[in-house]
Amino acid sequence: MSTVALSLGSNLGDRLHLIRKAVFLIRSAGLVVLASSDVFETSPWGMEDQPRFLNACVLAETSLSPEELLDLLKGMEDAIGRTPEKRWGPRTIDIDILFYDGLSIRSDRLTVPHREMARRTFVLLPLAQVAPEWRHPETGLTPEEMFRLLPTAEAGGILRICTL
Ligand code: A4P
Ligand code: MG
Repeated sequence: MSTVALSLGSNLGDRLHLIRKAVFLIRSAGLVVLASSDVFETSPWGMEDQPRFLNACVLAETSLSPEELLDLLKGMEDAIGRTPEKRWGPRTIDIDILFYDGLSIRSDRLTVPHREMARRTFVLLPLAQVAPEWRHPETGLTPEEMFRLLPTAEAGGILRICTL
């Protein structure tokens, strides 16, 4: 069994419902959810002219390989209704693999840990709730240590909404 962290994001439609639906599908697929973060409302990152996001994160156990997990998550995005969208643009649901145990993976389809993790408050705060002890395999930093290194301007714009 491997331990993985998954990030969930939505800024179109009934965002909370879509995020909870994703967690329901993750459990239904046989992943064992060990912990879930709060849901946060966050300012859009990357492409700023778009609605605010809801973001959350779950820690789960799986026997799937990283590629099998990616295929499963892409299938769930399709099932929930995601259509191809612009890079960093609005989306009904985005499910990314933040980490897979302590592995570093760089293939055509997959970069693990997630390549932008250290620059994103909306990833680091929920991740710190579910995996405070985990360390990035390349930098040795915990989610909270990465958060503390962010410029102050990047660290704001995030509001706790509810539990997942
Ligand atoms: N891929 C590579 N590594 C991974 C990984 N660790 N997990 C590949 C999941 N997928 C990974 O992703 C494109 C391809 O990345 C996948 O087919 C897979 O092979 P995608 O999710 O289909 O496309 P995308 O999400 O539009 O692109 P991208 O660049 O992944 O966008 P991001 O990085 O997910 O950013 N602001 C706030 N506040 N909250 C957000 O949630 N999200 C985005 C999207 C932008 N701004 C945001 C938020
Ligand atoms: Mg993505």
